[in-house]
Amino acid sequence: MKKSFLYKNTTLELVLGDITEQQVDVIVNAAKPSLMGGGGVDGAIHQKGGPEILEECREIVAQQGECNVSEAVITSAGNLPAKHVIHTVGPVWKGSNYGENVALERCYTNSLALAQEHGASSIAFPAISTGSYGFPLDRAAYIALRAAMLFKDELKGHIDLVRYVVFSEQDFEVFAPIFEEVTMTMSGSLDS
Ligand code: AR6
Repeated sequence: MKKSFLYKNTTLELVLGDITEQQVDVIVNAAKPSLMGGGGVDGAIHQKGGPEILEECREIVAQQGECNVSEAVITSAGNLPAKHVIHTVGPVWKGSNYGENVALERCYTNSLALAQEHGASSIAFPAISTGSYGFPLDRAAYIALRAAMLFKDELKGHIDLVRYVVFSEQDFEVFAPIFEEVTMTMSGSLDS
């Protein structure tokens, strides 16, 4: 299951899949402030990527302390096909009045900026905060798409693939109509 759309020379993609299997320059991890691994995406990345990633996370925390919400840091990708993992800490959903929307958008923007700084041309995101952290997926989908488009508008740069990876058919069914709605207002759709 896949949808794609060309936005200002950047392909935006929605795919059903596993973030750990993505063959892109950067995959993004939905981490916790301690960067010490956990469940969900975080667990899968550390489990399949091997101990090297956790070791680098440890060094980052030793140098700068735990990560704040929306912050993004980068490590290598260990045994994964990607070149780097960007670890970002999403907001815990508390009902939208605690700055969660802006915080989630910053996760995407900070990750895109860091990927660009490291010369990446492709990046894959999971649906940050929509698992254990409880953020509604429909709202998160708008934020994720908007963040990439605004980033492209403002910074241009060399990232030419932004892929959103959802982990279940049910999540794809939620994200897909939003992907269509947001991209329908633009021109240049590739396929669906
Ligand atoms: N590939 C792609 N998406 C996945 C995968 C995968 N392998 N595994 C799960 N998802 P979550 P959060 C989806 O809970 O809400 C961790 O314990 C999942 O279905 O991984 O940001 C951390 O250590 C959901 O849609 O991240 C933190 O403590 C989405 O990824 C906390 O959870 C995000 O779910 C972070 O919570």
